[in-house]
Amino acid sequence: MINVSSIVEKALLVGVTFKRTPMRWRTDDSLHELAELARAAGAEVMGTIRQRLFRPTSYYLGKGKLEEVKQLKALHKCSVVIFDDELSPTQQRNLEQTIGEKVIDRTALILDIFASRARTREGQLQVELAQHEYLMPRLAGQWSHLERLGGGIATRGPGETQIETDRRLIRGRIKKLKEQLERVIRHRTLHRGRRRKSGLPVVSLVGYTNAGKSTLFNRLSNAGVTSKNQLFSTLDPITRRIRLPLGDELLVTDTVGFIHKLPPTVVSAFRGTLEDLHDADVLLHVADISSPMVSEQIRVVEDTLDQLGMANKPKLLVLNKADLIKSSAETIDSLLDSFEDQEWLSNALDSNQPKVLVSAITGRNVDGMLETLQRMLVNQW
Ligand SMILES: Nc1nc2c(ncn2[C@@H]2O[C@H](COP(=O)(O)OP(=O)(O)OP(=O)(O)O)[C@@H](O)[C@H]2O)c(=O)[nH]1
Ligand SMILES: [Mg+2]
Repeated sequence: MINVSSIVEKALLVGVTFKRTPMRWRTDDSLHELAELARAAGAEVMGTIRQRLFRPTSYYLGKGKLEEVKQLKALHKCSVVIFDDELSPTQQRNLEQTIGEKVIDRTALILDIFASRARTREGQLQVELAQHEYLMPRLAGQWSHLERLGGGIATRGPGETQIETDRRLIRGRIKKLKEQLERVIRHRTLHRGRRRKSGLPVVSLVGYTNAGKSTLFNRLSNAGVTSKNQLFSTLDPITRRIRLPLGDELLVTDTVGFIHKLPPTVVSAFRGTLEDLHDADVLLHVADISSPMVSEQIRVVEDTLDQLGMANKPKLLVLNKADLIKSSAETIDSLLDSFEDQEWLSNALDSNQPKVLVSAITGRNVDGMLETLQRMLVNQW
């Protein structure tokens, strides 16, 4: 793997709305997030192109729009064009041939960020597995032009080192990675068994990327893990023992965030990490109340947990970044009451779900959160 994050690539973003797909996310909101992802991967966003189409073409876009992409790319001297959906291998190849520049999709971009963040052996193996699974159907020799186009986003990892590799070799590599991953996970599961024997309740922080999970984790544990205003700061899970206000101890885990259109290859490669969530007695679902997309983000997290078979886990919704909300409400309870009446929140969740409003940065109501958590744990434990 080559670390090329010091190279700033100029990127052009493309988002398409298909008339037939039911959309919760507006194309602009999704593109805004794509821009954040591009920045997290070290790119500079030079422009954005959007289109409404009835259905995708073999170029994903319409012919006229494709011309526009070429012109804007040339104008801004972009070295990469990033699409906000997963492209089929044929679409990607057709686009690269026509545009004459590197074309990547949301999945490759996310995998690239993950590749640059993974620090543990398990994290690295998971990312490499996901990259190979992604690469597999796209192998038909199309990586050779990337050699010509040089390094940068989405050429980290298998793409650049295995240009000459055929499907058989990739398949062999996937098999090997799965075996290695299995061994690492087995080893860790032993460790997990020991942890369970410690008899302490386990609480896992989950939530949309950038919601403030690591900031809250640090406030609870003084662990000093990275928290940054950037998508996917955290990749590898970390656990710490903390003490509740009434003196009880528990284990808290911080882990990778979720995102809208999280690719299935990523979810399946990260099964090991995500399965740890099954050990949790309670999930603390951290959401960024200051984001205009908060209800959609809550929904994405709920849906992802559902896919992972954790729909029925006890959950405490932690509405974070309360300090950024302008309100005349004097107490945190009255502020929360004012949210409860609002449609966005009632649409996003079932009204019986326990929720608290906090600021992980200022520490406001974090003790209140812990008291609610303690009550929930008493009911389980
Ligand atoms: N104003 C304010 N900012 C916050 C609060 N909590 C977190 N942040 C900021 O939000 C950004 C993201 O915080 P993180 O803790 O890294 O978020 P995360 O959920 O761990 O994100 P990923 O690991 O990237 O998925 C950082 O810039 C934090 O400083 C809060 O309560 N108030
Ligand atoms: Mg984090």
